[in-house]
Order: sequence, then structure tokens, then C-alpha cells
Amino acid sequence: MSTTFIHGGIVVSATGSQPLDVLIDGETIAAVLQPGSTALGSDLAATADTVIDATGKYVIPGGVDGHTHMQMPFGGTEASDTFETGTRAAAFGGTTTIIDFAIQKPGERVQDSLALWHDKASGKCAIDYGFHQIVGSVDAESLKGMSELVSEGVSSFKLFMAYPGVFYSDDGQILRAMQTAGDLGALLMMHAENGIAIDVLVEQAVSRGETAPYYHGVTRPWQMEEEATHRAIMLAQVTGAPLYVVHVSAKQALQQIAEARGKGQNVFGETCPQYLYLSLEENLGAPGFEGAKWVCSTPLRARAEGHQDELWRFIRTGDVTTVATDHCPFCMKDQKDMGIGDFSKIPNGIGGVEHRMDLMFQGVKDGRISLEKWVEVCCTAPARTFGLYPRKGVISPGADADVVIYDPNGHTSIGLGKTHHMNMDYSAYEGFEIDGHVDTVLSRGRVLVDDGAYLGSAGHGRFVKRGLSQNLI
Ligand code: DUC
Ligand code: ZN
Ligand code: ZN
Repeated sequence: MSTTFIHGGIVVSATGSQPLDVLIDGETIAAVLQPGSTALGSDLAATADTVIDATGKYVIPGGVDGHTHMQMPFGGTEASDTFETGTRAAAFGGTTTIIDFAIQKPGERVQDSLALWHDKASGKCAIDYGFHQIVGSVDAESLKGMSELVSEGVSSFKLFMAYPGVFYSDDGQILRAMQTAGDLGALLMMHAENGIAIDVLVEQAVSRGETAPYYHGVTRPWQMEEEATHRAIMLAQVTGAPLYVVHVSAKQALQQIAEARGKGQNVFGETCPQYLYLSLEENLGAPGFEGAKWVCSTPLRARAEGHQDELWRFIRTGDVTTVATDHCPFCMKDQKDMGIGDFSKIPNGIGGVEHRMDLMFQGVKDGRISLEKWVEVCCTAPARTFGLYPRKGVISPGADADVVIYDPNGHTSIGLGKTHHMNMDYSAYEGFEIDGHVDTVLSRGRVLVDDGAYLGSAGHGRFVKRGLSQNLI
């Protein structure tokens, strides 16, 4: 087995930061040592097969992005990143594990849809990956299938209160799925927006001639998110299922989550960098059809309403448990442009799997969150929440050697022609300047990215079976 010795850096965990050296043996972390320690009896810097000098850098666990959609069929097209291109881009950005969504279509067995997603990803991924299961039709057969999936390492199930006629579940179906999840101890993930009411607003807006991308945001007001979040929390309370609310963008929805958590209910909030940095006014409201770049659901919120400050605050308080990307990229050409003249035909989604670690580190630089909170929400908490801990999300003996060397004095310019490896013909974060840089990325002991060079390969990434959530209150 080959060994790697990372020395001179500051190891940052969710609970603290200190100068420590890290010894990797094969695919796992063998030891975390005080600098200069001779506990292992020899000069590791001289004897290890590979030596990485991390002086002046942070040494953090590889990022865990708990919400991605590679090659997702959606909105009349398919998300533009394959498992190969999307996981390579993730690696460039310091993410070493993704959890993607297998999708059950009505009439299909959940087991068969999962098998299809295994086929899509197997042998293609640069980094390790797991799956959540979207239950597209809650019926006796799919409810039965859920327990089989849990035993196969797929321990979380997503339902939609949005998208009637596509993924939508009604309250009775939600209740039944939550009962089953509760019995299994599995996590119920919810896209919480009142899709029935939203569809009326969308139809009315389009018939008034309000067809620009901006109206995507206007027709999905925060009340639709708050109401659905509240309803999901109440249904989960009745059933005892742990609830994970995905891509929360409205401060009012987070208030609902915070209140439920305050009462001891197992409710978790996830937000995404797009909701922390981008807005209805500046992005969805960009001139012409430009705003289509940022059409996603839940939508970007009005900056003037103060959602972003509140989202950052809820990250600090712990009511936002994780920050994921909801990476769901579409190109402008031949994809987003299907909605020219009717915003409701723009495929919903933003790509960002490559930039999450950087964008959240900028939150550290800007004084929004601590260094430890950065590691917590991007690495450790997703690993714990989704049953991957302590294999992922932490640098400690026995863990997979997924490690990122991050330079806090480096610089990253985000943009299509700069550090962009996602299969998109634009960048949602074009022009962003980050006060930090992903230097080196290791996945199970193998260097995937070093100083901008890609050393990984399709197929290195393996499917990881997940257990039940380890983050329950
Ligand atoms: N929202 C998006 O923006 N894209 C994928 C699915 C979703 O819920
Ligand atoms: Zn969703
Ligand atoms: Zn999603």
C-alpha cells in the first residue's frame, strides 16, 4: 500500500482547527499526528511514498454535496452534466462525494429506477457517490420497495409538493410515505413549495403576457414555500419521520424549520450557495432572456426582502444543517432557450457543483461563518445527516482519505473561461472572485486534482452504501 504524508497544515474540523500532520495508508487515514511527532517511529516526511507540504494551508475533509442531479431527465430535456463530467467538476472544486437522485417514474418499480441510476453512474464517476430515491408515485408497491432500498444503502427518499403532473405527491401520499420512512428510520426529503397554487399563478402570469424569466420568481412567492414547509413539518410530526427540507430559499420557511427544531422535532434545513449570493432583482431580472440562467426552484428571492442575511444567520445557528448545490445544469443553447417567450418552459436548475466549497469559504472571509462552520455544513454535517459518517466528512484514523488542501491566501476567479469544468455554456457565478483556492484534492488516498491539473479518472469513484442518519436530535 502506498503512503502519503501531509504535513505543515492546519487541520480544520467541524469542532476546531489545529496544526496537525496526516498520514494516509492506501485508501484510508492512518494517523493524525502532532507536528514533529515521532510516535510512528520514523521520519514520515522522508519515508512516505508521497509527501505534501501544506504549510500555510488548511487541510479539510473532502466536501460532501448531498444534492445533485447529473444527467437528470427534466423539463423536456436532460441536465447537461453526465456523471463523468459533473463528478470531475466536483473534484476540481474540492467535493469528493456526491449524493444524486434516482428517479422513479409513475408505473416503474423504485428498485428498477435505482438500478437504472446505478447503470448511469457505474464506471463513470471521478469521486464517490451515493443515491437518494425520488418516489414519483407513492403507492403500495413503491412503499414496499422503500425498505429494500434502505438495505441497499439508499436511506433517504425525496417527495415533491411542487410540479403537479410530474413528481407531485398529494398530502395523503406524503403522509403514507412519511409513515413508511418513520417505520424504517429513513430520512424523508421534501421539495416544499405549494405546486398546485403556483401553477395557477404561472398560468395567470403567462396569460397576462408576463413571460420573461423574472416572472418565474414572482409566481413562486415565499408564502408558497413557507406554507408547504409548515405543512410538511406538521405531517412529519404526525408520523415521526425525520424530515429534511431541500433547497430552502425563503427566510420564512427557515423560521418554520427553526421553530420545529426548537421543539425537538427532527427537521433539517438545506440551503444552496445560489440563495446566499444571487437574487430575484439582479439575476432573474437581468435584461432580455438572460435571467433564464438562474431559473431554478425554489426560486432566487428578492434581495430587498432580506432573505440572504437570514439564511447566513440560520447557518450560524445550526437550523440550516447542510449546504448543498442542487446542481442541475442546463445550457442556454437548446435547453434554457426552450423558454423564450414563456418562462414556464425554461428547464429549472442551476449548476454549481464545482463552486460550493469556494463560495462557502468566501462566507468565512466575509465574516459570515466560522472556518469550522464551513467544514461542518459542507463536509461533516452532510456525511452525518446522510449516514456516511465517520467514513466521510472527517479527518480521523479509519476514515476514507478524502482530503482537500485549501489555500486561504490563494485566489479563484469563477467563470466560463476560467475555472469551469462543468458541462455548461455559461456560469451562474460569472465574475465572482473568491479569496481562497482549492490546491490539492485526494479521494481515498489518490490525488485527483493538483494545482489545477486533473489526475483522476472516470471509474475511480465508487457507490457508497449509506446507513441511517446519524444527525438526529
Ligand atoms: N429544482 C430545480 O431547480 N431543478 C431540479 C429539481 C428541482 O427541484
Ligand atoms: Zn427540488
Ligand atoms: Zn434538486
